Amino acid sequence: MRIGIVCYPTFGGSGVLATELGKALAQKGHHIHFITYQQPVRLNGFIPNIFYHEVQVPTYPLFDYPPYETALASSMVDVIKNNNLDLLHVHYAIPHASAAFMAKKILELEGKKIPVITTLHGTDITLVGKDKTYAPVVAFSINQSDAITAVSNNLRDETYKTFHIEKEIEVIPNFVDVDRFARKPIDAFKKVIAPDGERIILHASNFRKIKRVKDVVRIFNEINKAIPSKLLFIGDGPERQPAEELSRELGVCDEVRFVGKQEQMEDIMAIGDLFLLPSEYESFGLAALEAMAAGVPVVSTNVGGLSEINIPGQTGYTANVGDVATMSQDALKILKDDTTLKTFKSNAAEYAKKYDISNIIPYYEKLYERFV
Ligand code: GMT
Repeated sequence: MRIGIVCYPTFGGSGVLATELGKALAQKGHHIHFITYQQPVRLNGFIPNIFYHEVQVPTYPLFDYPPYETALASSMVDVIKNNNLDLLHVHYAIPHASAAFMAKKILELEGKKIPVITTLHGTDITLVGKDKTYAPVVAFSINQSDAITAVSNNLRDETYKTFHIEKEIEVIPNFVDVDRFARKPIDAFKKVIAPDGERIILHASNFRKIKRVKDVVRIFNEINKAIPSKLLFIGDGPERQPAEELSRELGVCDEVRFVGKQEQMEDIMAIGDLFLLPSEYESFGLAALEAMAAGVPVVSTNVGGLSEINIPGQTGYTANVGDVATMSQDALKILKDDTTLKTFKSNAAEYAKKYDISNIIPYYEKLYERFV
């Protein structure tokens, strides 16, 4: 099949998932055309049947806001026509679903039918999408999609609660390449971070408010009182500085390292002992799944889709949003001795296999086949 994929090219979970999906489909022989405003971060290396089309957004003095959505819809029309695409798969509803609707209508007038599949990822529904500034367009364009998928049962239910959706929303969960993440830790790297064999605690995100990054520091502070440990922050964003300030206030700044946005997540995850994700909401929690695939147990909140992937007492623990005390105690339960930690690690790695890329890609292929 010749498939167009539209996503955010940044480090966010939706872009990561869309890029990994495109790469996996290309490995299976499909022709994949990425239509984005930048090279997606995980789109590295040369894969012969992957094509990249950059959306150009020309500026003009009249535009306080360059019309990206118009440029995107025009690029979609151009790429679909010139490459005779069979299907367009857009990730994250805003503004991709409405741009796809516009492209579909333009092509219809020219006699070309292009099925549009929209995958909902989370904040496109639960935070930004339901804002009344965007809501009517989001609801309309989701309903106009030929198929709608959501990355967890929770996100499907939230979407039905938030909007009047007339179609079935199919759940296709996020996935991870277990083979890629099941790595042996690089000893030299581990030594740099934890020279005296301290436990290594990880957090990876875009450091937005919804991630409650300061709770990560608070939980770590409690862990660190009881167990020699180091905290590694991966990623960057608006809450990075407040987290840094809090780690200074609490006197743990020497144990905390910010390593910024990283591409080789598998090497970092491999040295971890525990992953913290105390978010206010997560439709799924892809970073937590990647940690689990690397054999790292997870202490997270119990919101959104997190309870679907993090099984209390098995792969880690879950607690209410803001309940730093419980999350700290749970972290200590996991980290208290080597035997317990080893059990949680192997449980996490085992459970992640359920979401291995090889199990999930066929669901997308079957979905596409219904329209092509
Ligand atoms: O976490 C973010 O804010 C980024 C956002 C995105 O769309 O890029 O992530 C969402 O999609 C991921 C992939 O499906 C999910 O794993 C994340 O849980 C979800 N984030 C939220 O729901 C806050």
